[in-house]
Amino acid sequence: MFCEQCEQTASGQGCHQWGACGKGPEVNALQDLLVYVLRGLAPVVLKAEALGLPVREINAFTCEALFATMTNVNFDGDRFKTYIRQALDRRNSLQAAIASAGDTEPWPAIATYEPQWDESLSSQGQDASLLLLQEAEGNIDIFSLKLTTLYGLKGMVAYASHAWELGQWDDNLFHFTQEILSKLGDTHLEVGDWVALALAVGQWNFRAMELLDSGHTGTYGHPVPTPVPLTAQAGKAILVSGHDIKHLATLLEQTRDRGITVYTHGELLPAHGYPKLKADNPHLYGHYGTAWQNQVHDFAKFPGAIVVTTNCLMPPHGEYSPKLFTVGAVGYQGLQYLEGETPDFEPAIAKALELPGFAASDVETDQPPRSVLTGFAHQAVLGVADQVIEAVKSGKIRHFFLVGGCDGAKPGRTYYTEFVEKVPEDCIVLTLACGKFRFFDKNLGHIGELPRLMDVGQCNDAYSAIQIALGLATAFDIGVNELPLSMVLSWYEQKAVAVLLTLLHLGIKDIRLGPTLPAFLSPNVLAILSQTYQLKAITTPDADLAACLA
Ligand code: FSO
Ligand code: SF4
Repeated sequence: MFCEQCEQTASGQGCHQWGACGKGPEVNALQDLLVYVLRGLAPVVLKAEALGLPVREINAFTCEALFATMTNVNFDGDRFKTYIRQALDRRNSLQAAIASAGDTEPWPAIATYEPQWDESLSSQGQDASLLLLQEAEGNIDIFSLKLTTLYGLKGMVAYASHAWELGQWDDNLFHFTQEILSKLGDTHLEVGDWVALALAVGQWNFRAMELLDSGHTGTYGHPVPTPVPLTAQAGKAILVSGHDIKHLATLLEQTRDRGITVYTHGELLPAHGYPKLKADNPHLYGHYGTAWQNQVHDFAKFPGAIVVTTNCLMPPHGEYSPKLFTVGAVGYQGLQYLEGETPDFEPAIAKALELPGFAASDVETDQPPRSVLTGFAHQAVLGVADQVIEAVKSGKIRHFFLVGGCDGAKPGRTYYTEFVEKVPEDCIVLTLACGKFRFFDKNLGHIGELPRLMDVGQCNDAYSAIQIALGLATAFDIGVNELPLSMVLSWYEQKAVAVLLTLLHLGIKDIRLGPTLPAFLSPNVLAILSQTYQLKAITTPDADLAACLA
């Protein structure tokens, strides 16, 4: 196998024997075969679209299927076989419709590919993944940029899939997705063309995040600063992990008046900030556990049922597998999968009612209960822009730091905790995504009325962070790179790649990235990004802080 799409890739060079994430060679090959089949579906969708045939549902399917190949989303080989079959069926029907419309132009080989459905399926997947390298014709920089583009696209379609569930889509974004998929095999484009395509992924990812922001705020209201208890309350319990607020909302509806308390885990913490979700669901109570890589410990201890709505799912331990459920694009062989866009959560509810839940003796009696604040999205922060501007002008706020991104198990990630601890008292820290769990419960105090630590939201709320930066730049009448703002980011999987490409597309410079730089960036590609955008690796908290404040 070969996979180097995430930050924990083996030896920083690629997983070859077995994925450090727990993905085996067979599933890896099926994921590669699925990507290949989706690449073959793409020119057919584009042709159908040009002929005016309906393709929107197929586009949404492509997004979901590609999302399933992201790190820590789906480990279930059978689900990938189903996705492959569904992609081929959709392709064949579209080709028939195109022929009926009178277009009989022959298809490229990739668009007529039929796998052999036998034990050679995984070796066919391996061949498909090698093809991407062959199509780069030995040019390591082009291969690097094709991988950057593909990985960024995987992150982008994850956000587009969430937006689609909330009734938000953009046919132009779907068109772009199919264009990129059909271009991956190109052998004529040069390095500069591929840099432009990778940045175009960033551009369209901005749109995907905007759609998702509209879906969330349009359905559940604009987030407001909200305290979230970190302590449990006695009684039956369900824990919901991942990013999918729509699935959380569906579960909340189905658990109303059932005597169950619902807790968020991981990237669902910011769900508490959405006023309509909160108002309709008093049983959405608190947050349990920290970042994804601690789930083996957190899930084992949780005394109720657990639903994982998106990444990051780790291979589960047998002892807690029976109480673990997956939905959407997520899967793991042997775990119970609750199908459909609006799943019936009854099996998870029954499991929660069967399990003991939190006993009165488990409940901490601290008064007030331990809690964190979330909900500092763009409207909440820009709503107090006057206060922020005044504090900057009067020198009360010297600098803003956006310390955000993914968490992970590597020891080098303690950098981010130390960095936040060392941020001087006249500076504000904005944070987002699961990297915040290293410091989210620290009391950094206030500057005037403004908390020094503000949780902007999930990784897709990078959209909000960008809106905040752009809003402040407009208010100060300067460019975003001239703001007293530094971005210190951590990455792990492909959504973070998409967000990074968005920031580069917007021309944001001097981003510090860690804990290590992506293995898929070749030295030349890295040199292009460092020269153009001054993208740099993190060093030490002291040195980086000093440089940011200089
Ligand atoms: Fe974290 Fe995982 Fe949200 Fe990622 S839970 S690592 S960037 O999936 O998506 O931040
Ligand atoms: Fe390795 Fe990451 Fe790929 Fe998993 S997703 S196989 S850890 S590079």
